[in-house]
Formats: sequence, C-alpha cells, structure tokens
Amino acid sequence: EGVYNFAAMEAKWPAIWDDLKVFTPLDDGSKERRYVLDMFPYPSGDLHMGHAEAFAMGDVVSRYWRQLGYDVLHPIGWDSFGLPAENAAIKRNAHPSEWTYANIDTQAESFKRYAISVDWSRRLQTSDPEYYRWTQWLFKRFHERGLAYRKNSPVNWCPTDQTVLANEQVVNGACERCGTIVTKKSLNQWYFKITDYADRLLDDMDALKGHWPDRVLAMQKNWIGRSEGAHVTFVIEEAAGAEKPQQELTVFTTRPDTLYGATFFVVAADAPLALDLVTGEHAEALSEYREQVKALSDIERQSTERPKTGVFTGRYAINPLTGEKLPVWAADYVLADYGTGAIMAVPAHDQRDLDFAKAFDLPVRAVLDTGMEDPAETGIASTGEGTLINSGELNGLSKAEGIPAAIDVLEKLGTGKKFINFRLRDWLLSRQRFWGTPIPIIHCADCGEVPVPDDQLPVRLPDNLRGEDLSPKGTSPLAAAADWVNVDCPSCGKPAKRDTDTMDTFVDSSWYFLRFASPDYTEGPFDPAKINDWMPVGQYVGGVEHAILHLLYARFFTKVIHDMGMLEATEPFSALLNQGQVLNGGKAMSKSLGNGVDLGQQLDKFGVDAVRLTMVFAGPPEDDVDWADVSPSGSAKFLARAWRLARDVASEPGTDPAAGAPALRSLTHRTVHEAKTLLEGHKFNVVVAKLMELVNATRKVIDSGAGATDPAVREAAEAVAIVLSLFAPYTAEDMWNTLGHPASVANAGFPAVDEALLVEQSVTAVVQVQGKVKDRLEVAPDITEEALRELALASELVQKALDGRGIRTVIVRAPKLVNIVPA
Ligand code: ANZ
Ligand code: ZN
Repeated sequence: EGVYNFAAMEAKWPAIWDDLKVFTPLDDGSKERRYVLDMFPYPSGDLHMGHAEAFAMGDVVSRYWRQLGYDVLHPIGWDSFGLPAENAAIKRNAHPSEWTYANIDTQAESFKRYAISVDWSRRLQTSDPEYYRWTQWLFKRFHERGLAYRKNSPVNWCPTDQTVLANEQVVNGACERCGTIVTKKSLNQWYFKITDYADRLLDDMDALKGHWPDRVLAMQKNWIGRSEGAHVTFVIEEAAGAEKPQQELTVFTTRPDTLYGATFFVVAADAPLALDLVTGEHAEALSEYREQVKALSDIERQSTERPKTGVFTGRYAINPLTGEKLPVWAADYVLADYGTGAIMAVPAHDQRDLDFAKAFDLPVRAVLDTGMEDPAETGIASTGEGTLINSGELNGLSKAEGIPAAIDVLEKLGTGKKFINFRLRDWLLSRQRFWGTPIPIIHCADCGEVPVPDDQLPVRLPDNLRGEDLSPKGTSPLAAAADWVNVDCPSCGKPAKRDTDTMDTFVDSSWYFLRFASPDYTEGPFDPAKINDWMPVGQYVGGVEHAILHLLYARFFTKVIHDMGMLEATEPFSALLNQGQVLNGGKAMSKSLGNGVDLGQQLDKFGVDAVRLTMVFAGPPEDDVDWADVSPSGSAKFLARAWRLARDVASEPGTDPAAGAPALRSLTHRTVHEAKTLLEGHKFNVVVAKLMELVNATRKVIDSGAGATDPAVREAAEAVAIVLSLFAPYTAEDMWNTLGHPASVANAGFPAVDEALLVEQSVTAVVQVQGKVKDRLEVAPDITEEALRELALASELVQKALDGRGIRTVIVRAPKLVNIVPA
C-alpha cells in the first residue's frame, strides 16, 4: 500500500484480465470490427528485446482501437515449422516437435507477462496438424488451378544444409543461414505460379500508398521488376558443314530501337541453349567455362566491376533488319533465367556489352546520337536520349519514337512483338527437409501426380523419426521413412509413393492471418461466415526484413483465395508499420559482440511497464532503439509519479469536473485531443511526452492549497490512466482501480474531449503600478473586471510597490492589463 510496486501488479492483474476476457472480441457485430496483427514469432528460445519492441508497438495500436470503442481482433500464433527446430532435434537426438513446443510454451508465458492484449483463445501453431491440414488443402486448390506445378530446373543448393534454397535465401552468393557458397543442382521441384499474378501484385500497390512504408513498396516493385520491351526472333545459321541445323532464337530487349547497333549475340553460358548451339570445335572450351560459371552468384555475374569472360559458340545469328551475321557468344553476364536467357548485344549503348566487345575485340556501332563521344573510343556506352542514326527506316526518330517504330517493323516482318518481362520468378516451394508441411501428392507410375483426397488430410508427419534420422542427405529425410512413403495410389490402388518434399515455411505464413478469424473451424481453412467480418488486417506490424518475401507471398495467397471466391479482400494488410531494431551501443545485439541484453533481466529489474514504455518513448516506432541511450529506470520513475497521482486524488468518482481548475482541465483536454492525432500518425513517443507534462501539471495542482480535492485533478488522473494504458497496462490498471473504477481500464473508452476547453485556458495579465510592470498573473480569458481587479490588488508584489500608499484609481482592461495609480 502506498508505494509503487510493479511486481505486485504483475502478479495481480493477468488472472483478472483473463477472467473478464478483456481481449476477446465480442465478434457479434454490435461494434465495428478492427483487426490488428503482429507478424507472428518463430519459436527460437525465449522472447528477446526485438520481440519486446515490436509487440509493444502493435499493442499500442490494439489498445488504442479498443479505447476508441472498436471490437478488436488481436491474435497471436507461432510460425513453428522450420530448420532450427530440425537442427536442434539432430543435436539432441529428439523430435523437432519437442524443442518447438517447449519454446512456444516459454514464449507464451513471457508474452502473458508482457501483457500484450491478445485473445489467447485464438492461438495457433503452423506445425499443428489442425493447421497444416489446411495448408495442404490450399496447396491442392492451387494445384487444381494450375498454380502449383513441378518442373526440373537448376536450383540453388546449399552443400552444407543439403537443401534447396529460394533465390531470396541466397545472400551475396552464400546460404542465408550458414554462409556456405551456394551451388546449382538440377532437381524436380514444386513451384507456385506467382508470375501469373505479377501485374496485379504491382498494380494493387497503388491502394497501399501512404499506408505502407514507401521503401517497402519500392522494394516490392523492384522485386516484381516489370520491364517493357520486345521479343525479337533471330535466325541462327546452320553451322559449317551442316554439323548443326538452322534454328531460331528469341531475345528480350528493352531497346528494340537499337537493333541496327547489334554487333554480336550472347547466350547464358549455363543455359542448356548454349550446349544446343555450340559447334564441336568450341564444345570443350564451353564445357570448361560452364564449370567456372557454376560457382558464381547472380550478383557476381552481373557486376560491372568484374572483367568480362566468355566463349565463342561457332555460330552466327542473322540480324532481321540488316541481314548482317552476328557472332554468337556464351557468357556469364547473361543470366539463364531472365528474359529468354539470350541477348542481342548493342555495345555502343549498353555498358556491359561494351566491356565485352572491348575484351573480345568485337565491333561497336553507335545508332543513337546522344551528343556523347564515340563509345568505341571512350569505352563509355552512350545511354541518354538522342536521335537514331545508321538505322535505315528508323533514322531521325527519338529513342521514345524509335521503340514502337522498331516493334512495328518487326511485327510486319513477323519476327518480333511487344513484350513485357518480369524479374519475378515462380516461387520454389519444395524443401528437402523434415520439419515442414508435407506436400499432399502421391506419385503413381500409372496415374502420375495424384493429390491426396481432401478427406485424407492432413498428411501427417511421421512421429517416429528423430535425431540422426533427420540429418540432411540430399533427399528429404521423409524418403527414408518406408512405412510413410509407400502407400496405395488413391486413384488406381496400385503401390505408389508419397511426395517426400515439405513446403517452404513461407507457405505456412502466407495465410495464417485468415485462420485467426475462426481458428477452430474444421470445414475449411476459415469460416466463410466470419472471414469478411475481419479481413483485411487494419494494421500489420513487423520488421522490414519481411519487406519482400513474406508480404509478397501473403499478397499472392490473398489474391488467389479471393479468386477462388472465398474472400472479398484482394489485399491482406491495409496498413503496415515497420518497427525499428533494438540495438545496444549503436550495434545490433549479437553473441559475437557480446552486447546482448536479456529481456527477462530487464523485466525483473524495471518491470514490464517500464520496459514497454522505454521502447515506445525512445523515438518514433520506425526508428531503431539503442538500449545504451535509453533509461528504463527513468521510465519506472515516471510511472511511479503517474501512479501516485491516482493514490493522492481525494475527490470521489463522479465528481463534476466542471467545477475544477480551468487551467488543468484545459491541459487534460488538450493532451487527450492531441494524443488522438499523434496516435493516428504513430507518434507514440510524443504521446508519452505529453503524458509526462500532464502528470507534472497535475502534481503541481495537488501540491498547491486545496489541490487533491479539485475535480480537475481526478479528471486529469483518469485521463492519464486511460492514455497510459496503451503503453503501461499494469500501472494504468492499478491507477484505475485506485481511482475507484472496476477493471478494466482497457475498456474505459478514450476520454471525451470538450472542445470548449481546447482553447488556451489562461492568459497573462500584466499588473502595473504607476505605469511600471510589477507582476504578471495567469488568469482565465473570460475573467471579469471585478475579479481581475481583486487579484491585482491582492498581489504581494503590488502591495510592496504601493508601500502603504493609498489608491487613486485602478484601470482594468480584462483579461490583459491592470494599471494602478497610487494616491
Ligand atoms: C539490347 C539493349 C540495348 C539492351 C541497349 C539494353 C540497352 P531490364 O530493364 O532489367 O529488363 N538482358 C535481357 N535479358 C538478359 C539476361 N538474361 N541477362 C542479362 N541481361 C539481359 O533489362 C533488359 C535489358 O537487359 C535487355 O535490353 C537486354 O539488353 C538485357 F542499349 O537489349 B537490352
Ligand atoms: Zn495410380
């Protein structure tokens, strides 16, 4: 009693909140609904400082919306499939589920202590069979629509993890997880046809502008990489001595206007096409060169810094406009999986082509006069605007005119057409790992790929594999589980085999936000009667590391599910907030730097509320928080100050605030009013600063004269409790309780603002004696002349100046001026 004790509050309130189901949405349509979601955690050990920051931010939004009177859905789950669980299982000779679910329990307890305002009854785990059953079900629907397919293709292969990696998991040519240099391997893999949705993924970003960070939109746009240009088909002459027949080859170019400047041709050395073209004389050189190329990452290959390398194939392409013979080279700077894997090289106007031409002494011909010096001389490709020259019928046109004109000519010749190319690749979802969603397909020698019937889902992971059984062998560990793999074909009944790949965990996280609308639903991935009540998510909160993949995949899934007629929304997340990182000493926390800060220790030392408040107060939510620069003990002091206001309030609940001190009332109402605008703009830190001001002002009134019984003090303390509940739920609840209200402050409702009180509630009146300023008084703007006169005459400074003299006249100009003329 009487002292601020965070441990006692943390022990007291959670059970009460649970009982009252404070954070369970009514979900009955009586209130307008809003959905706020934090990117769900991966269960690696206990919560860390990064979780503490992200979830503090999401909780501000969630609690704010609840105070505004919305029915708020704020759920939590775990993204619980993935490699770390498998590695831990191998190390401990255990099943991955043991490590996974033990960590989930630990994190759940920590989240409860951290008092995030989630509806725990909706909790889900993507590794639960009740969840992955529907991941498999969705995979089947994608498969039926031709959006899940298998193809044999070179894939990124990590020799250490013995697994296939998606392009995005390759960072600077190395495995994102273990840093090993990635190589290529040809495998039959499952893909999602996300490229079918490239245009919509791009176009629908318009609606997200202003609600998603610009940089995330820019990254998505770049990843989708829409390029307008043309496909141009070249005839490749038969090789000398008819060793190889005449064939055709198509290139993608964004600059068909420069076709007259094409002086050679390049195919990706690692593409099968190169082998197809090469003549016997050059075959050995090519095969040696291909070996070198395998070891390089795409980034290295495209670097303008690296000297150009390549091998002549012995073949020639005919320029369809000039009839010229262009030598065909194989090189690594052309990528096998972009465009058509082949280019027409225009060295005068493309720097990489020019570097290549210089390295192999190939001709350079300028066809656009840009005013730059001859690229053949300077070695600098001329890339600006200009006028076409040396280009037959295209001469005199600008670049912008030349592009459609060239396409026109090519179309008439039947050898080219306009084409829009995307950088976006189909999504490789096969993983040769154990701890993931099994792909619900059975391979039958007679029937081919047979989907597992819906009523046989889920295809469960075997629970008898553990430890070494899971270690990577280049095929999925599931292939070794004979009793699991061998099944009867659902179609013809003959012996068949299950697909042994599991799905990329990004598949699991591409639809989890839909499951929260009805997490126990057994007839489908979500209840169609519920889903449109909640979707789309009104505020999504998470790290910028998910700017591309997770968000792009979730957007793709949403569109496909919409197209299936199951969902009204076409975008999953109407607004996105990327919180910053938590650093220590200006650097990300890491084992190697030894600058890690343990969240549990911080919570024990300062209390949950102080840690949460510190995260929020450190700066705008998008900025990084440097733990070395912040003061959780300062936060704890402020919280104690706020809490003592409630303790010291002496008026009764329900006392009419209108009778309170106008200046404090005005500050309270202005604080609440400004807090709303600030919260909408995610300026949470400024709201905290305003609360500090209000707490100080309230304290001053309490400590002066009749203070604590002033109804304005109660009004201020209640407002502090409600606004503070967004950041420091324990302290706020305790204040609310002390102020005589039943739990929970979370549902108190955001304080109503009296517009009349928003105007400045005090003005400074100057008091002069014989024309000289002697005092300044803070007074209400509507003070009467009579009252102002009394106040002025009561001033000690005025009395001193009068020094016992009588008064001749008092001139009052309310509310600004009083002039006293002594006798
Ligand atoms: C002739 C040309 C002339 C080109 C010129 C550019 C400038 P974006 O915008 O990224 O789509 N290209 C096409 N396929 C390629 C591949 N697989 N690997 C490497 N480069 C490839 O770039 C399209 C341009 O990149 C294409 O237009 C092609 O070069 C090259 F003055 O064709 B261009
Ligand atoms: Zn069959």
